[in-house]
Amino acid sequence: SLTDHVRLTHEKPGGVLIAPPFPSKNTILIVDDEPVNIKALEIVLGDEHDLTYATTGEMALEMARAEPQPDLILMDIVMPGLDGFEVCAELKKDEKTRNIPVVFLTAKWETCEEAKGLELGAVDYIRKPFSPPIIRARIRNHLELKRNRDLLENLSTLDGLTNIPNRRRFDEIYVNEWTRALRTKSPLSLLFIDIDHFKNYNDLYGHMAGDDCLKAVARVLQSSLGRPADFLARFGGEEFIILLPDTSEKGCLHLAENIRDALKKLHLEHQDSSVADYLTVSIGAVTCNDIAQCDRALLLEQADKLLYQAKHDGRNCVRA
Ligand code: GH3
Ligand code: MG
Ligand code: MG
Ligand code: MG
Repeated sequence: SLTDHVRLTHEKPGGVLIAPPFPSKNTILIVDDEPVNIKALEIVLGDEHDLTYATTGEMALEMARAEPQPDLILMDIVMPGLDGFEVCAELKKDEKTRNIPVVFLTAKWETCEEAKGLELGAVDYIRKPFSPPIIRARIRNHLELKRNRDLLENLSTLDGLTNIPNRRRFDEIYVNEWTRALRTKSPLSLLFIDIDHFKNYNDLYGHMAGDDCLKAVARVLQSSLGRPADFLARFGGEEFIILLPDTSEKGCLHLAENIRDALKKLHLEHQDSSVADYLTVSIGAVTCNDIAQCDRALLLEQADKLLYQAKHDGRNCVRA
């Protein structure tokens, strides 16, 4: 089903889709400065979940940021160095870690402490001494909520056919990367890619074959990307877009030619194309070297114009 299909893929920041090892248990990061507490929790939760441990707040932050990320963090409050509140605040500040549910498990009994924990964004606050069945049930419920939230996020940001990010996701990432490029004063490139004579392809081979073809092209494009920050999305119909942060005109044209090469190698038969006997694409390529002097919408428009130019110049080519 569609939901299973989405659930089995994880999206990395760059938009790369990877299948998690299967069957996959949830991973819970337990943070406590006292090993004896960790031991106790291992007995309560170890059968049902994969557990990882951190004995300091600093270590917890590091582990929460690293791949694969934990599905939930169960954390003590009183620790030397960074305390649990501080760790939680840091996690919520960071885009990469803000969606990991945090549950406090603490001997702090004060109402104001509990309020503080919840206000910092923790999903739950459990007091010690704890009851094993209650903590098991609470953790299970929070993991279920997290799963549903991830599922919804995938459904709203991934294209259902090709399983790569959709236009909506591109719009978000584009704004983010634009802001970053402005701050870091680095160049930003875009490739606008359109399949040549795709209407003919559908007419000759059927719509189902057309769908398979779109999936194949998406895979080729995805595997052509060189850096984690490179971002591919399905822009619409048979159009794709690639966002290349910190990439010069040279790098961007190089990638465009690699894509044309890869499709030539793949050689998807297309007998009703005026260009070749295999499926080709036309590409518009733009680079903005000084973001402060560029306009976000205009850059996209420019890429679209260059794509049109590539079509006009005979297709299966790149215009910059
Ligand atoms: P050009 O070389 O000028 O780009 O010609 P084209 O035929 O590729 O362009 P046109 O815009 O005329 O047709 C695009 C076609 O893409 C028509 C549409 O049916 C097809 N298409 C768009 N989305 C999908 C899809 O999800 N699946 C399939 N099978 N076809 C699609
Ligand atoms: Mg402690
Ligand atoms: Mg088109
Ligand atoms: Mg087309």
